Amino acid sequence: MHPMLNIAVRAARNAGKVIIRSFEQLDKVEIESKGSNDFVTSADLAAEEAIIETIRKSYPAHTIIGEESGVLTGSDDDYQWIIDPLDGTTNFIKGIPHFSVSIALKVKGKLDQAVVFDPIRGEVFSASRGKGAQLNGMRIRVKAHKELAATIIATGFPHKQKQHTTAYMAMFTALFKKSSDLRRAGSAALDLAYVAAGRVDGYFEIGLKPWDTAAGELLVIEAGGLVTDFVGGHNHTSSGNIVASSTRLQKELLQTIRPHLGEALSK
Ligand code: 2AM
Ligand code: CA
Repeated sequence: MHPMLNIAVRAARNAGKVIIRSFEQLDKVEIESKGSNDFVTSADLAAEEAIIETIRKSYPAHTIIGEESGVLTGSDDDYQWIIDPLDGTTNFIKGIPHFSVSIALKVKGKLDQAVVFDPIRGEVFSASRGKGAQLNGMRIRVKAHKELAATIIATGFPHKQKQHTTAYMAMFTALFKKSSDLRRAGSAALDLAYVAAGRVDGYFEIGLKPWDTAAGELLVIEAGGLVTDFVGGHNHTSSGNIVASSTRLQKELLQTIRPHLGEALSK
């Protein structure tokens, strides 16, 4: 295993321990609102601290960009860790056991290492650039469906950007008619990991942040899939609008949502 991936996995497991401890005593978890339908808990903060501490111990000069801490610029900006200590905070708060820790490393602007860790199931999804993707050490690959018929598509609702509700529902309807079914599980990082593992066949969501998708993107790519924005371009990191699937299915996915995008989502 690449030494930096090894550190990423260690950091994710450390965060996972913090999260599980809090999940077992949910009544003691402090919840604060960051904005409309956006929450942070004492577990998010403690897990992010555990990740930063683990990375800093081995790589004190690297830059770390965290959902809760913002940008912690290091002296070596070629190395950027992008971390989401608890992806699926709403599930966590409600006691729904489906959330993850997401850690990605970019080297000179390119995704290089990735871990998405599900602490409930003990599943480590990992990838190193050019070396494929793994689930608990076993190679995973996206499912190579050619068409939407018989596929399961994962998604998330734009719960923090309800101005997109009408467009989103139109996209949802179009995909629902052509596919077998859709899933809305509540952790974007795990949705992408599940595309990589072939558990779902595709995924789309509006308005995500870089820490929700960085690790999952490398997982999908290394598992042989594609990640784009809603018009097939590569602005998904800035727009936060993301579509992921196999290279064969992506075309039909994009064609199906295209008529419903409007100007605001055509990026
Ligand atoms: P969070 O739990 O870290 O907030 C739910 O749809 C998934 O989307 C979660 O992974 C959630 O991450 C993420 N998410 C973050 N910002 C979002 C946004 N603006 N709109 C929709 N989903 C968002
Ligand atoms: Ca997140």
